[in-house]
Amino acid sequence: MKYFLTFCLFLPLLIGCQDDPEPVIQLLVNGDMETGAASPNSWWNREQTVYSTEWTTEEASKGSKSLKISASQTDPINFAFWAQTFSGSIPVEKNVVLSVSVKGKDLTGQGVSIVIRGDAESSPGGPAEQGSTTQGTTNITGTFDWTTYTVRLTGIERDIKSLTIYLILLPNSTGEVYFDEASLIVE
Ligand SMILES: [Ca+2]
Repeated sequence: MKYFLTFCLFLPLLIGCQDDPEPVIQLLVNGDMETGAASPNSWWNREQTVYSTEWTTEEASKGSKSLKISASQTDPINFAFWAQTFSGSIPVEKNVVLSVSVKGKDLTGQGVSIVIRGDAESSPGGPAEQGSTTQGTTNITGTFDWTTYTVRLTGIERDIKSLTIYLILLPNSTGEVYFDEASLIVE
């Protein structure tokens, strides 16, 4: 009986060893937005006109910090984003999935989108060689608690040298959005 119990205890471990999943390849750093001094490490942003961006402790789905964008009035042209660029070893011919936790407060208009962009240069510039967005397919507006949104870029082309992810408050939008727990995983 004793041996049987021991066998039962270790059986899951043995099965686990035989069936190791593929290691998860994470292309983002500081995905929980917790580290940095004056600004969050590895993240950059653009804010225009009525939009403001902030590394904030107001809300967090993990830890104590998140990335915020807010707009108090509408602007038909401009928008704002937080972004991170990966220019290491590009997983060509594979897919990548951007996943991010989003919280919205009184988001009106076009609202939020998340984007993966591929460039043939080491940083984004000019027209994107490849891209994928939630805009037009996933409506992210209103007031809602932390919700995970994803977007997938399939079949990364051989000339791609960098992947940039954007967390965006679109034109014609007002309200507040918070982003936390971002990941860019190779499939
Ligand atoms: Ca966080």
